[in-house]
Amino acid sequence: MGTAAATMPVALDVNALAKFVDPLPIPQIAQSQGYRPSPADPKLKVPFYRIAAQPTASKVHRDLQPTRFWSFGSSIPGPTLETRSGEPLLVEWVNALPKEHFLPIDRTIHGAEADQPAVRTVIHMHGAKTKPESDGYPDDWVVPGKSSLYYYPNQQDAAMLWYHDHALGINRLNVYAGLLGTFFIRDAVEDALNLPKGKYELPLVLYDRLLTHDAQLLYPVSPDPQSPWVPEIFGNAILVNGKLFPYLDVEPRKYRFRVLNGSNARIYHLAIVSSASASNASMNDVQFHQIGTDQGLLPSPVPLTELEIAPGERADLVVDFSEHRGMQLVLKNDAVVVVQFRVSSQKVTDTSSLPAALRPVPKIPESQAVQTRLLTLDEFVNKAGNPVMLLLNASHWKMPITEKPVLGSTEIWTLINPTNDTHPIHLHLVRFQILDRQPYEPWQFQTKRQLHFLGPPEPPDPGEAGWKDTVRAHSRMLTRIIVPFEGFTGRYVWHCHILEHEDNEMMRPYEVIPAVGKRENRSSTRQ
Ligand SMILES: [Cu+2]
Repeated sequence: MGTAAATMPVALDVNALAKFVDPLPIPQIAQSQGYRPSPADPKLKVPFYRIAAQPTASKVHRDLQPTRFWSFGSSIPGPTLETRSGEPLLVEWVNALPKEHFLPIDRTIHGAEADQPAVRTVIHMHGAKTKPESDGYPDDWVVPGKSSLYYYPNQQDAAMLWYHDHALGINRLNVYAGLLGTFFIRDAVEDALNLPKGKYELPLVLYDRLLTHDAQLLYPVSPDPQSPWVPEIFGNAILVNGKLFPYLDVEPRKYRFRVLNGSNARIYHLAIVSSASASNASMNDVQFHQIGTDQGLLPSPVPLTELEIAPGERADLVVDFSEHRGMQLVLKNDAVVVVQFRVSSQKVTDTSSLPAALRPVPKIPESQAVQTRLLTLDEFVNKAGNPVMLLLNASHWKMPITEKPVLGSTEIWTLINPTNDTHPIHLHLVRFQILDRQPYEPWQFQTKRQLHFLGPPEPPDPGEAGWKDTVRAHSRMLTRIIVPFEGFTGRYVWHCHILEHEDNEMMRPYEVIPAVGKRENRSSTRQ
């Protein structure tokens, strides 16, 4: 670590900056450019959006120079897309970036070799149920001046999705540069709950960065100039909707916060604290409620004082400020302040609700699964003990596809994590439920393929007991998920959402195959 640090410019100490001097920005709502024929039914017209990835500069703090970013539109996060369940839309994703990258590409990484263009983008809508050709397959990138037209049918429950770059081998750099934004799907179930809405419902998009002393993005590099990839990046600047230490004026009432962890690698532990006096002598944890997770509403609100959220995950929170009139609260990540809430002292009437029942999430019985796959999460280290590559199931990206679930079938995927890290594992196309996690002894499994458990299975946290698309696979645990493969056939991917891991091979293709081919496929692959 010492040598790695020695090669790095020193990052700006953001804690020396004045706190809570910038208002929390709210990303603008995307405006459609009219209507186009639906690819599913040319007689129908659907809203058409054109969103360009382009260079921009924005001030992340009042006292800093503008930071150079790449963004969708003119801000980070990009424009918020919004629609209703069952109402499709088209997005033309344009690559309007320069031909040179401003962050350190590692030409030894798959897909980023010297003969590949430096600047490539392909956009994945995380959590969307789309056909493969609109899913943003990592090889489907386009170069500056080109674009892709993607169709989103939105036949799925109300949820917060998000869009971000997914280009093979440089996705960590493109997202770090700022290529991310959010997408809200609404539906009647959500409407009927009378949750806080309008100006009382806000996205909180979190991503951490390192900045240079002139406030430019600093992406760390390894000591090896031929191979600058680093296994993870943790920034001391935690941006919320694009600002550092922002404040939000709130009324003493309920708010709904749609939280997205858009960081490359950081797992957040968020808490809200209040202080009765300016001296901060007694900081009290404020209880809030989690009402939804990645793929929508939970069965019922979960009271929390701390939220753990990994890259790619979303949490839908209701925070009630009514008992904090005239006070200042802060959202913290561990000991670091992230955003300040200034609660006004006026009396207000809050007609919104926090119902005891939200949306039923029927548990999928394990007996419904037609197949169980044991899948390892693997880390390879060099002689110095530093990670050099990560794999899923000991397989490289380019090796033949081994996971071929049948459309309409349900499978259990058991993620075996012998590494010292939590890996947030994301499957494209599908939503799933977490069955359990169980501690095991990695050495016996590695050497003898024997599973020796060190404790009983643990159920998912209450805040995870809904439909998920990303699951934290903890160190030295087996994490079991049950996955109905619904929607479409074709080639998708599953990967770790620590973007440095994903870029360095912790990603694999999988293919949903048609049900009619089920018998034929089974017999031909049986060994
Ligand atoms: Cu990982």
